[in-house]
Amino acid sequence: MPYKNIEVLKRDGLAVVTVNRPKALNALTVETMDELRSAFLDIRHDASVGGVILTGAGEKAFVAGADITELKDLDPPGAQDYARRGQHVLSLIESLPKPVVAAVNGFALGGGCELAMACHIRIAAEGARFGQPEVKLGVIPGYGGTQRLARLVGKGRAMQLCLTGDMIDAAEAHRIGLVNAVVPPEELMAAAEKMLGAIVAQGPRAVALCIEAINTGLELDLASGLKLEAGLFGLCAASEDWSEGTAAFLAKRKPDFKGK
Ligand code: CO8
Repeated sequence: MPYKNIEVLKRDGLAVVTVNRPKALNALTVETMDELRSAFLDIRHDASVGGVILTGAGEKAFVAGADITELKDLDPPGAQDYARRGQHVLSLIESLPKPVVAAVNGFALGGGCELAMACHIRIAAEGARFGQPEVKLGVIPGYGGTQRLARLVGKGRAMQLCLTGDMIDAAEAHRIGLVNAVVPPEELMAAAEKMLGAIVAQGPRAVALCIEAINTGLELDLASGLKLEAGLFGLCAASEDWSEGTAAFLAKRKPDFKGK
């Protein structure tokens, strides 16, 4: 499908989704968000795609936030609707039953940091910078920044980032757990592919259920989370992947997972 603001490349069982507005540092317009929704819905239902890399075009930015030209004139109902529409897209990415790795190649600010946080894993290039600078605009994060950031890095650090609006570099993002790894820029895509390759080689049903268990379980108390995990463990036992994975181990051969 032709898109105006993103590119989707499918190859070797993976999809690379690139936000492609480098002149505006890949800032997210409503149209861009609609295209991301459409691309991720397509990927969700495309059996040929086992996992996704999400990145930004150019060398300067992953995504430098929501497009500020569109924010300027929003009225209260419009702003709420704007936030909810975007949140749905990020939730679609977060709940995708296939792994999504953000390859953060530069600025990941505001909605860009939020987009990266909706991905399951983040790998950053050394020069990448992260932040929730909305307060500098008199705005608050609206794509889950106040919520996912606190869950990822803890309340105190989320408070500091959201209240000061200050940027942090990739090393600091790694230190506080906002990103999983930092690599030289020229190695970024290869590192993201390697990470994704290591995941898609596993049982796809189990990977999907892990994503669901972690996402849902984090919102529950421990007892409820363990109950959820046991239920999903039972569901997993109904899969062919479970039979194949355990049989292959006992037969000392490589499993041939079908994702069923
Ligand atoms: N929106 C629109 N245009 C942008 C954005 C943006 N977020 N970021 C950069 N651009 C544009 C610039 O205006 C500039 O355009 P032009 O060449 O036409 O003047 C071009 O991209 C290049 O940017 P700069 O010249 O500014 O590049 P610098 O290297 O000097 O600076 C920065 C890079 C520091 C990243 C700087 O561009 C910047 O501060 N950008 C804004 C970052 C920001 O504040 N992001 C948060 C936006 S708000 C948000 O994301 C809210 C999310 C929730 C939405 C839901 C709520 C309703």
